[in-house]
Amino acid sequence: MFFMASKTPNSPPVAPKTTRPQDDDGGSVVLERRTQKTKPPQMYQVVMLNDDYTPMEFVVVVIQEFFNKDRETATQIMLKIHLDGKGVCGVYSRDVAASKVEQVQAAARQAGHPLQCVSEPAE
Ligand code: TYC
Repeated sequence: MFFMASKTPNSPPVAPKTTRPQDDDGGSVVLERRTQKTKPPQMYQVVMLNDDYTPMEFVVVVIQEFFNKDRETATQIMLKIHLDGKGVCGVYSRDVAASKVEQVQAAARQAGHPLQCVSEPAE
């Protein structure tokens, strides 16, 4: 069976809008403070590892190329890795960090060097 609505449903009574000056909010908007529900995504650091065979110059060029560092910064990072055994080359989202690791390992393999790097959750 089909019924056509003959009139719009009754809406609830609305209080008459006051015009008293003391009730005027002046058009201001009050924003409620809420605790943030979404956490920022986990970031990943790409850590390069030292070895005894990869030439320093190769490591510097890799850091410049894949981690967008200038030569000065790349050299400092390389020396830190050389002295401490490892060092952070950059911090990225998970997928970008994984792709950096792949790119570095592919370049190292192609050049015949044992250079290794890994990605791990940052702090
Ligand atoms: N230890 C290497 C050398 O003396 C240099 C090197 C630095 C290798 C950093 C790897 O991640 C590395 N030739």
